[in-house]
Amino acid sequence: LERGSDVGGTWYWNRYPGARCDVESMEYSYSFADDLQQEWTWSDRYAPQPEILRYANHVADRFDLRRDIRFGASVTSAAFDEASSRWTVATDDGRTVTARFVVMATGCLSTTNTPSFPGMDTFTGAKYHTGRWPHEGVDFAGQRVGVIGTGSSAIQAIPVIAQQAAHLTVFQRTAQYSLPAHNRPLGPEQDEIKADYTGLRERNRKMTGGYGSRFGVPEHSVFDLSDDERQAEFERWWAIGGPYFLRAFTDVFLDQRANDLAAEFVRGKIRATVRDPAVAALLSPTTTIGCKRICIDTGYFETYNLPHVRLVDISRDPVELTPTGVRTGGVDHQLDAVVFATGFDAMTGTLLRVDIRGRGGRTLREAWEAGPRTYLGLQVPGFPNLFTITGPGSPSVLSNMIASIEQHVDWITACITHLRDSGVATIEAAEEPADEWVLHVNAVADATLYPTCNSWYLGANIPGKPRVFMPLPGVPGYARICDDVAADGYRGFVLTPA
Ligand code: N01
Repeated sequence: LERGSDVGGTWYWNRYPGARCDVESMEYSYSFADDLQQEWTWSDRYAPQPEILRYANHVADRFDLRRDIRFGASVTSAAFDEASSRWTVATDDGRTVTARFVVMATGCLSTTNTPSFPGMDTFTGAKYHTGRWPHEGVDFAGQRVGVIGTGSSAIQAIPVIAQQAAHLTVFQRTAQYSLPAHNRPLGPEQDEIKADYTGLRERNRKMTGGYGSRFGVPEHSVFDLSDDERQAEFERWWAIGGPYFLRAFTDVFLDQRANDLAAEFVRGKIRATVRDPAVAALLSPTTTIGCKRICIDTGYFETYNLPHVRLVDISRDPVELTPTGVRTGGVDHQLDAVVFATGFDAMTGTLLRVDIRGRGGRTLREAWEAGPRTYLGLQVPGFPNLFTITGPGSPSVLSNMIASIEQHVDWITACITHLRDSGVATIEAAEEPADEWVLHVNAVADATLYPTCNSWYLGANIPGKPRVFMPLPGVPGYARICDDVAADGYRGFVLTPA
C-alpha cells in the first residue's frame, strides 16, 4: 500500500532543486541482485534525485513489483484482532485489507514539518515544502524567493535556487555545518567497484555507518598529532569530499575537545569562503559538529558571495508571514515565493499518524507516549506480527539507508519464513527485552556526543515530542545482535503456536 502515485518514496516526494543523495551512488543502491548492480550505470559520484527515482522505477519494472503495489493508498488505520491473529488495515479510499503480518515500511523522513508561523494563510505568494515538491517543477526565474531553514534540504536547494531567482533571502535560525560533496561524474572507478561489488558490500557492512569502506577508518586520536600534522590530516579528509571528514580522527564523535578542533577547522573553511566577515560569522555554527545530521553541499557557502543573496538571522526574532512576504525583527521582506525547508517529524511521525491498535485495542500512540519503545527497532511489545523497517532503535538514519533497509527486509523475510515453517501464529517482542533495548540504544548514544544538541534524532525539532535518542549508532554490532537473536530461536520475542 503506497501513498504516492508511483514508487520512489523519499525520491518521489523530495524533488526540490539540487536534491541529491549524499551517500555515494555506487553504495546507495540495492545489493540483493548482482545482475541489477552490474547492469545499472550511475552518472555521478552522488546521484541527483531524478536519477535515483529512475533507478527505483527500473527496479520496480525489472522485478515486476507494480502488480503487487496499490498506489494512491494512504493507510489510515491498522488493528489487530486477537481472536483470529489477523490485522485489518484500512486506507483513505475506504478499502480494507486483512493480513497475518504487517510491515510498516513508511520511511524515517516521510511526514513533513511545517511550523505554524503566524500569518501563514495570509501570504498571497506561492508556498512550497522541500519534502512535497511539485512534480512539474517550479520556475523561480525573475522571482523574489525566501527559504526558511538551513538543514540538509535547504543547503542543497539554496545554491540552485540562487541561480534562478532574481533575489533570494535565506532565513536562518541555527547555522549548520556543511562539508563539500566534491561531486563529479563517475569515472573508471565504476567498473573497478563492479569487478568486486560483493566484496565492497561486505566491507561496508563492517563500517559503523554501513558505507564508505573504500576511504578507510580513522587511525589517530586528534591529540596524537602535532598542530601541523593534525591540520594536514583534516585537509586530507576534507579533500575526499562528502561526510568522510568526520572520520578524520577516532575521537571526533567521542571527545568534545577533539570535536571542537574539527568544528574550528570547518569554521575556518567558512571564513575563507564567505567574503563578508559578518555573514561568515553568522554562517559559522558553534555547536558540536556531526551532532545534528551533517550537511553535504555543492557551492553552499559560495552562494552568499552573490549580490542578490541575503542571509537573515532569525535566531532571536521569530518569523511571521504577511500578505506580501516575511516579517522578522521588525523588517518586511517582500517575496513572491516562500520555500519551507523546515524538515520532518522524523522516525515516529508517520507511524503515529496511522491509528495502529494492538492487543486490547491499545494504540501505538499510547504505547509510545513517553517516546518510541521497540525491540531491535523491529517490533513493539503488544503489537504482534507488526514489523517496522528502519524503526526507532535501529541504525536507520545514522547509516546508509538502503543497506539498512535490506538488512531489515532480509531479517523479517527469514523470520516470517521460519514462523510459517514451524507453525507459529504470532511473534511479538516481549516487554523486558524492549525495555533493555531502549536502555541499550541510549547507553550507546550517551557514549557519543550525539545527545549534546537539539537534533531531530532526539525529536527536538517538534514541539512536545518526547526527547528520546531514536537511532542506534553502529551498523555491524546491530546486525550481529539481530542475527544472534534469530539464531537463538528469536530470543526476546514471544512465539505463539497456531
Ligand atoms: O530538515 P532539518 P531537512 N523557525 O530538520 C529550521 C535528510 N536529508 O529537510 O536548526 C525557523 O535538518 C531548522 O532550524 P533549527 C537528512 O537526514 C538527506 O533539511 O531547528 N526555522 C533547520 O534549519 C536530513 O538531516 C539528504 O534552528 C525552523 C531546518 O528548518 C533530514 O533529511 C538531503 C523552524 C530544518 O532542517 C532533514 O533535513 C536532504 C522554525 N519554527 C535531507 N523549524 C540527502 O541525502 C525548523 N526550522 C542529500
